[in-house]
Amino acid sequence: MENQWNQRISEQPRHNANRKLIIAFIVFLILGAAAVYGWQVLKSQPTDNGALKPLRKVLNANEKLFTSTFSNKLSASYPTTEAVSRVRVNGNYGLKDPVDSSGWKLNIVRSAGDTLKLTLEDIKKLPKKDVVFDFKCIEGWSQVTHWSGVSLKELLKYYHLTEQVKENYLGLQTPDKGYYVGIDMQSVLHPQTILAYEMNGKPLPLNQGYPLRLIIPVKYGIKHLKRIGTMFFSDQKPPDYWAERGYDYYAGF
Ligand SMILES: Nc1nc2c(c(=O)[nH]1)N[C@H]1C(S)=C(S)[C@@H](COP(=O)(O)O)O[C@H]1N2
Ligand SMILES: [Mo]
Repeated sequence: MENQWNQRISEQPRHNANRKLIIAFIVFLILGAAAVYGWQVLKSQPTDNGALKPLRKVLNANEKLFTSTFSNKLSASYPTTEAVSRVRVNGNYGLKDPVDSSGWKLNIVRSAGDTLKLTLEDIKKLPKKDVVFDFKCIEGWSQVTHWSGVSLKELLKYYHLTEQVKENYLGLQTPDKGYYVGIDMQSVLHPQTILAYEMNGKPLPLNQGYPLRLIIPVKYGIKHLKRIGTMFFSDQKPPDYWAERGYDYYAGF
């Protein structure tokens, strides 16, 4: 009798250990299958503007979080002496045609069929604003650069576009529509967002957006559209060159 008891007591742990091993193995198989299945499901999802739909949803959720918390913060400013003199050139979509500077106008679509046309002289009449900031490209480089132009917010105010800025987005395009971006209105109206006509105190070089480009320090470089032709207001996200190719639409900090 006593022997039997002893035997039982000593067999109990081993029995438990085997059970645990089997359960662990089953859990391992289930999780492994779930991971493979999850990946297949994710891969078979339709895409939304170049990104798989569930991933695009995450980007959009991030955008909501950022617009509600960070968009009004000022980006770090630097003394002009810290700005580099050899500014990198990156991206020339929409810049291939020769630019006719005498015929160039900034087109601001107030509503369908009603477009405000401004010359560079009109724009230069407004107060000049300098922005020196760390320009960040999504490819991974950054440099401190110095731009001058007019506050976009002040320009929109000056031309009484008060109803228009109630829309959710501003769309911008090059004159040939070869490059285009869409930007949330909060970032458009950010105090450091300017329409720049100078770099390092001199007119913009051709490949850097002459005669007028966007400088928007709360966004990555992809949104700083060079050579603006047309701007328009929209409640829906305007087409965006790099978002259509899978990049983040918001592209901000
Ligand atoms: N018209 C136009 N604007 C553009 C681009 C472009 O290809 N075409 N590239 C963008 C990208 S990705 C970056 S990083 C910046 C680079 O500005 P820079 O050439 O003055 O350094 O311009 C942005 N604006
Ligand atoms: Mo970029």
